[in-house]
Amino acid sequence: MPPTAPHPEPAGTLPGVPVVDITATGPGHTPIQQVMELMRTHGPVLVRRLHGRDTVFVADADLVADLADEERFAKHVGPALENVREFAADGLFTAYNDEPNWARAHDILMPAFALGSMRTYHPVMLKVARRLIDSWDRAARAGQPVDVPEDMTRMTLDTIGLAGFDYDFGSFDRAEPHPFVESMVRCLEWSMTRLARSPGQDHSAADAAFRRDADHLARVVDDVIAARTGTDQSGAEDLLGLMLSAPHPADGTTLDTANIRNQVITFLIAGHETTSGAMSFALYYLAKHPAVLRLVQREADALWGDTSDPEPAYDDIGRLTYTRQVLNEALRLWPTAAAFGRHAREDTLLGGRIPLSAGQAVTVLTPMLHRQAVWGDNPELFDPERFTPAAEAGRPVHAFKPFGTGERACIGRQFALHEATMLLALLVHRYRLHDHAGYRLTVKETLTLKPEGFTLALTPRTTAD
Ligand code: MNH
Repeated sequence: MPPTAPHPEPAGTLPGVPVVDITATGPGHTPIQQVMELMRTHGPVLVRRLHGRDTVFVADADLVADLADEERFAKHVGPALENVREFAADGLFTAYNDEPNWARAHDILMPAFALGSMRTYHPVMLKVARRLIDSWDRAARAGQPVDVPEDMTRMTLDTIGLAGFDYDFGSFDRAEPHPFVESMVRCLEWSMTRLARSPGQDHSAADAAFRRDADHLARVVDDVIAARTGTDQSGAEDLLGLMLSAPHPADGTTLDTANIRNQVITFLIAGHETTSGAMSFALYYLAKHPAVLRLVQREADALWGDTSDPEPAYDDIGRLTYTRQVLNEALRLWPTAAAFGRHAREDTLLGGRIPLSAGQAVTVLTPMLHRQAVWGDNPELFDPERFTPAAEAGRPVHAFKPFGTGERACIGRQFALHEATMLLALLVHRYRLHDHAGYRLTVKETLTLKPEGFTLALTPRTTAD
C-alpha cells in the first residue's frame, strides 16, 4: 500500500478529503485497481497525488448524484482523454463540450443510435454472431479451449465495422487479432502509461512507436472511407453514410473530411473495445455461477427450444430480460470504461461540502460507485437479482453509471446491449461452458478493462442439459 502523506494544506487540498501520494510506487499497470484499493482504505473520496499532480477521485453515491447535475457540472476531458485526442482528436468521445464538431456530429449521428435503429443492425449482428459460433463449433469439435476476450473482440470489431461502415475486418479468418486491434491496444496503453511518467525520463522511443501505431489507425480508417467515397451515398443510412451525406438537421452543415476520419477512428474503438470486455466478464461470471447460467439457458430455451440453429428475431432480444440483468451485473462489478471526468461549470460546493472552483475536475471511479452501501452489504457478490425492475426502482437513479452521465453519456449503449444480449443468449443456448483451467480473475487495464487470459472449454448442449 502506497504511503499516505498528510499534507499541510498544499494548494488544491479539499477540506476533509484525504490526500494519498503515490509518487513512490507510481500508478503501475493497473491504475484503476490501484485507486479501488486506495478507496478501500481511505474511503470513496480522495486526492491521489503523483509527482505533485493531484487528481480527485469520487465514488460516493451522493456525490456522484450531485456530479450528474448537468446545470452545475459537465464532462471533463482530463489527461487520459487528452492523450486519446492525439489519435482521435475531436471525435465524439474526446471532443471538448464547446467544440462545434461535437454538437454537429452528435445531432447528425443521433438517429443512427435511436432504439429503432437497432432493428437495422440486428441482421448484421446476427451474421457476425454466427461467425463466432462457427469458430467455437470448430474449437469444440477439436477439443480446443477458446480465448474469450480475443474472440469477443473479433466479434465486436467485425460488428461495428459492418454495421457502421459496411467494412469487413474478417477477424475470424485470422489467427492473430486484426492489426487495427493491435495498434489500437498499444495506442490505448500509451495513453494510459503516459500518465505514469516520471519527470526527466526519456520516452522518445515509446512516443515514436505510438506515432507509427496512430498512423496505422489512420491508414485503416482512410481505407474504410475510400471503400465508400465516390459511390452513391443516397440511401446509405449507416454511420458512414450519415457522416458523408447527411446535413445537420437544424443548420444544414455537414462534417468535414478531417472530422469524419476522427469519428471513424472513434467509433471503431469505442464501438468494440468496451462491449468486448463486458461480454467477457459476463461469460466469466456465468462460468463461475452455474445456477445463474441455468437461468440464462432457461430463458434462451424458452425462446428457441432445442433448435440447433435458432433465428433470433429482433423482438426476441427485448424478451431476454434475465440475460440483460446478467450483463448489467457484470457491468456493475467491472464497468469496462471504469472512470469518467466531470468539471464544475462555476464555483460550487460538491455535495454541499467540498468547494470546487470553476473548471476544477473530479474523476468518477465507477467500479467503486458500484460497490457503495446502496448496493447492500455484500457488493462483491455477483447477483443478477440486483437488476430486477423492483430492485432497480428501490435504488437511487445515479447509483449505476457504466455508460457515463448526461448529454455526453454513451451514444452506443443500445447498440452494445443489443449485440451483447443476443450473443450471450445464443452462446449459452448452444454450449456448456467449462472452466477447464480453474481461471482466477486478473483484470487487465488498457484504459478499458478485460479479464486477462480467460479461456473456456466448450461442449455442445444436448436436450437433456
Ligand atoms: Mn460508449 C461514451 C461506456 C459501448 C460509442 N461510453 C461513453 C462513456 C462511457 C461509455 C462511460 C462516457 C465517457 C465520458 O464521460 O468521458 N460504451 C461504454 C460501455 C460500452 C460502450 C461500457 C459497452 C458495454 N460506446 C459503445 C458502443 C459505441 C460507443 C457500442 C458505438 C457504437 N461511447 C461511444 C461514443 C461516446 C461514448 C461515441 C462519446 C459520446 C459523446 O461524448 O457524445
